[in-house]
Formats: sequence, structure tokens, C-alpha cells
Amino acid sequence: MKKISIVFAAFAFAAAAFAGTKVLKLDVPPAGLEGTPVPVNLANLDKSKAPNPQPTVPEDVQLISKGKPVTASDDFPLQGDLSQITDGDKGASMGSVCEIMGGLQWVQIDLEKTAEIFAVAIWHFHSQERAYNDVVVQVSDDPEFKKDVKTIFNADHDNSAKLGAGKDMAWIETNEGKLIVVDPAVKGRYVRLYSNGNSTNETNSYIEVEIFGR
Ligand SMILES: [Ca+2]
Ligand SMILES: [Ca+2]
Repeated sequence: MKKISIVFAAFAFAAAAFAGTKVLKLDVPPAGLEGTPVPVNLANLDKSKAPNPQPTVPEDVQLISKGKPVTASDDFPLQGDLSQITDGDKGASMGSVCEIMGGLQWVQIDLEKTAEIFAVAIWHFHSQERAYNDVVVQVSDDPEFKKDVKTIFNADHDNSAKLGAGKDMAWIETNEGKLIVVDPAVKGRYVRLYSNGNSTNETNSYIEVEIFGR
């Protein structure tokens, strides 16, 4: 009898652990590659073009960044508007791209309240195969990112951005986007994304960033 109740307890525990979860899959825009390919040469490039992971997350995790305010180290984009980074449009055409100045720059999304963040997806640019330098993604409750900063992705292998060296890999941009899984989830109101130009030119472009949390 004791044995049976232990088995039942184990089942109940397993059910609780797996109850209310779902698999997170991104909504992906159509591919829009055009023009002549340009070689992508970065020291820490993941050339595998492996598909995004499909993490299991709690059922109430959802897209929490749509339409949220965006600020940047460059307030006056060369092209487009910062609001396009959270407007839901992930198209490849130049009309869907917000391009900010070259060098190490950041864009920052204000979730307007502290959230538990499980994943961040990035589409920098996907009408051409390219990879962005020094992509670092951080979360904080401090809009200045001076305290309580949690780094959830860091592909700056040589610490040229002076945010600490990271072991993540740069990737070749496609319409699939890049899904960064945050496991364990972290809490914060602001998500800041750094980059320092790309394999084609010095500027920093964004089509969309999606933050999944609760
Ligand atoms: Ca967009
Ligand atoms: Ca670097």
C-alpha cells in the first residue's frame, strides 16, 4: 500500500511539473534574400545555420514586447523609426528596417513593468546574409543599466564592447530570426540589445525584437 501511494505521489509530482506548459515557436516572416551574397567573416561565427531551439515554457508566457516603447543610444535613426522594432512587422524590405548609426550602439525596450523573461528573439536584417558584431543582450530594472544588470546573451568574444567577454556565437541572419532562450528565466523591466555593425557595413539595423515572458 505504501508503495502504491509513493507511485501515485511520483505521478502527481510529474503531472504538476509538466502541467501548463507549451512549446515556444516563433512566427516567422517569409524569406526575402536578394542581391549577390557577400561573404560573412567573423571570428566567432556559428556557420551551422541550425534551426532555433523550441523551448518548453509555462503556458502563460506570451509576447510581452509588442508596441512597447523603444529608446536607443542613437535617437535619430538613419532610416526608419525605433517604434518599428516592436511593431510586429518582420518583413525583409528596407521599409521594415530601422537602421541606427555605426559603432557600438544599443536599443532598449521598456516592458513598462517588471516581467519574468523566458526568451528574446531578434531579427536584425534578413534580405542579405550577414552577421552582427558584439551582440550582447541584457535585462535590468534600471533604465540606465548601471545596477542589477543580467546578461542573457554575449557574443563579444574579445570584450571589445567592454561589457565582459562572452562565449555565445555570432550567427548568420535569416528570416527565422535568432531565438535566445533564457533558462532560468530572469526578471526585469528593460531589455537592452547591443551590436557593433555587421559583416557588410558599420551600421546597426533592427527589423523586430520579441520578448516572451509573463
Ligand atoms: Ca518591425
Ligand atoms: Ca568583439
